[in-house]
Amino acid sequence: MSVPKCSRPMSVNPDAKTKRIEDKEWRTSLLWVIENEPPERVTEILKMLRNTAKEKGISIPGENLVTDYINSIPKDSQRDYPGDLQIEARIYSAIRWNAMAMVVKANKQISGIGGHISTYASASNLFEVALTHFVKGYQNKHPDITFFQGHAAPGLYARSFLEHRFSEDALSHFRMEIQYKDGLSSYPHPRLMPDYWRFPSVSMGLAPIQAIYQARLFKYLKKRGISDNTDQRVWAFLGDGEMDEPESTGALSIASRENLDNLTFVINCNLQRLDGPVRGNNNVIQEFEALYRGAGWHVIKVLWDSDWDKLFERDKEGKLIQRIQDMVDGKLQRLSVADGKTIRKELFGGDSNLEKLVEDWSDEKIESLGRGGHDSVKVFNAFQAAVEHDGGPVVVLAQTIKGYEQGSAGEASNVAHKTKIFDKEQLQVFRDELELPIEDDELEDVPFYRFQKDSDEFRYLRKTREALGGMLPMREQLAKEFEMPDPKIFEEYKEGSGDDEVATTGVFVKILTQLLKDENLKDKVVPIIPDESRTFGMDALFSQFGIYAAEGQKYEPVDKDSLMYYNEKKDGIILEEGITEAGSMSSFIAAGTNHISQEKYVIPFYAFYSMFGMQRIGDFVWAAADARARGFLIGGISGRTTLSGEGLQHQDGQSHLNALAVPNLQAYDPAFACELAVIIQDGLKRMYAENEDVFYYITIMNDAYPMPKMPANAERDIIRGLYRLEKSRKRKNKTLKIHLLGSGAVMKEVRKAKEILEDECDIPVDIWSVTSYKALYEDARDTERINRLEGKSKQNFIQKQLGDEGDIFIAASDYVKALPQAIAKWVPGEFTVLGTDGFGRSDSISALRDFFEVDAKHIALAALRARHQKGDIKKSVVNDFVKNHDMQADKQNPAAY
Ligand SMILES: Cc1ncc(C[n+]2csc(CCOP(=O)(O)OP(=O)(O)O)c2C)c(N)n1
Ligand SMILES: [Mg+2]
Repeated sequence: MSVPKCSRPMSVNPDAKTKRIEDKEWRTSLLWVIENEPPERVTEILKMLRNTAKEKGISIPGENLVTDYINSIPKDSQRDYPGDLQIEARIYSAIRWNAMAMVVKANKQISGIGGHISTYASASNLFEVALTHFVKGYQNKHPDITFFQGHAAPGLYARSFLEHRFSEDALSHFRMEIQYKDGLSSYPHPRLMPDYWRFPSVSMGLAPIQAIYQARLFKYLKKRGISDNTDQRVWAFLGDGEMDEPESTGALSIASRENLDNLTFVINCNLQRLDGPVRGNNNVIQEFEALYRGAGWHVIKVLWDSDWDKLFERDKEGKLIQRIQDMVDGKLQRLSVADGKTIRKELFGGDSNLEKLVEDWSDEKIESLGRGGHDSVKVFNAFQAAVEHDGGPVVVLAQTIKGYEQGSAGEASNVAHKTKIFDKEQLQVFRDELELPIEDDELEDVPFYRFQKDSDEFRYLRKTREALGGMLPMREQLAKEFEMPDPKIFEEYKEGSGDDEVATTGVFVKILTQLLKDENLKDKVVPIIPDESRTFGMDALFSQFGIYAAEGQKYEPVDKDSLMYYNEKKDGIILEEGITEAGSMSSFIAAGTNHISQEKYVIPFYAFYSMFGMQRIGDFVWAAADARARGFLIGGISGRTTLSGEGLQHQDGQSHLNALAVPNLQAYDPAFACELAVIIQDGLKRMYAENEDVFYYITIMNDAYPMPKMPANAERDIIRGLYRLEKSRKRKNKTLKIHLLGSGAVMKEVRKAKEILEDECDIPVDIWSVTSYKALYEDARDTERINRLEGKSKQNFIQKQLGDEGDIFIAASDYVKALPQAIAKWVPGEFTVLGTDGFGRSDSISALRDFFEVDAKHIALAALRARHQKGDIKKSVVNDFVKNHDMQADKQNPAAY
């Protein structure tokens, strides 16, 4: 290989002039390529140069990950601002004042009611430039999606107030949702303000990952031919402290791998979180730059306002850049509110070049040097570059000041997050900073300030939003049309399976396949799986429907010749998310709310290992409930004893207990094919045909057994949670009758227990299938409430079903005892509950059921013991049973730890 000769001997160190000439030549060449050739060519050349340097043993520190601590967009590349900066400044000031006033007023009325002022003060320009010039509303064919920093909500309410969407009363009722009809939610909660908020965003870390999967869903729906949403963008306004959450950054590489150029993160880098600096001893923005760039994102930094441009222009030696770069965030935070003299000393002092830069500047001028995130021109240019960027996601890192312009009321102070009260002097300072015409003697009341409807400001607000498709925040339902799938799909399961042994997992997969082929649903159903398809037998869907892959399949799969080969396709239907329950749940929320983003309903079926559902991503489930997401969560291989071998970490005996606390989650633990079919059909009807904002959690099992025929007309009771599955065979000894309540995985044991009791002990048994303890509990709870408040004596559903049936009821489920115990007080008789409290173990299913005391013999024993305690059978009958079945009274307590 021939190496070109250097024109200059290697040992010679070029002087500054030579360096400048060299730099210019390289820059000119690069700019020529950028202007004349496609972006890929630029990347190619840069890579080639980097590789050449590497070949020659030259290491590049930070390898392209971190750039200088200056704005990414140089002044000479800036575009003119498209708006009226003066009007906007007046509008922004009024919004910031009102956002402060609503929190202060609320806390005056109810001490300790809370709220945040300083966060919005830092985010104001970011939100406002976006809402004035970028984010599309509902009248646009494809509305954008925006996740706002949740605790900056007062700023959005204040904007809506200026738009005359909220009254002064409403603004005065911030955080008083119960006392006042027009009370405003503390944070974005679509459940509480359904026409306003679209996504809850205040649980730190959920919004960033949701935004990524939302943007990905848009791409997926487009590739599947379901929607045409090319210009629909996802904006996520996030906090720098929020990036601490693993969920915030855990999915960054998905966004670049999937080329999500419809996604913009805007991180409000006020360098602070709740307690203090985010990275006091380091530099958080540089850290983010490396993190995001390393994950393949395009990074745009907006650090310094326009006043700095002159300084950087004069800073030919790069000394200022170096000086700032050497400062840690704790110092930058302090200097952001320091006086001009201090800044002159600490930022420019000790170096004649730096001192010279500001020698003709007054201290006041130095003090007014601002942060880029508060300069609308800089912010606009960053957003414009972000939306124009092709081929991948963009993050805008905007440096801001927490409590901006609040002076002693928390500006850049470590307690800024908690500021809720301004005294009169602080109000005066803030008013003066904002230049608002509010008289001193009015300040005591912290009055709201609003422009009249015939003002320039109001017209400007209206006009800018009209141009972008209507006011925001706003939540509307766009999807309207829905036809139920062919009812025949569900009918066949009501007939039972004869002698064929079938697992509910298999039934689920079959129903899903049928729905994916159904005329009405085939372009709506979205299967989501986090690397568990084979466990659930869902791999059969791979070859049939394809796995979605943005770039198709670039390789021949190793199993190409098999029937169920790994079939990745650009228009694949299955979202095989890999091992990320958080990502999968984010896909679920995006799909489950598609009816508010597009004109199409999308029906997610998210199937996961039940242990890694409710408890692993419980906060996402809560967010889905708040977001009014619809769809089916399918907990696979559910139950503590249904999964042999896997042991403590896999065996789930609590997910239904966790589900109990989610108000609109319909939780079912079906045992049979007919139940599963009825529940899914009803779910589709309620969520999509009837537009109810509920969602479903259904557990399924891999245990195969013959599926019984559904008792006549049992549909309604299956849905309500309880129906009689089998009547007793024995007719004599009627008074000894026992009622067994079984569900899910241990129903098989319950049926065996019936045989034992009837055949061995001559005790008649009725079996009831409890498909949902949650549904039973909620009905009874609500009936009791009505009876209490209205003085009525209505019967609840449990009482209606079991009221006249008998005196002994034994419940057995594969879940903790607290689940059936939730309905104990309404069961009309002696109620014994068997369940699986305690840590799981790795062993066989039969060993587990014996250990947890939920197998047939323990269920039968519970029945006999209860009957004996009523005085209806002799003790010897029970003792004989224990002996015959080799049961030990001193066995280990499974709940002990
Ligand atoms: C999961 C979670 N943990 C804790 C909180 C409480 N919390 C609310 S705001 C906040 C600090 C946020 O800092 P940052 O993201 O930097 O936002 P800033 O207010 O500085 O803009 C914390 C810890 C929360 N809302 N969610
Ligand atoms: Mg912060």
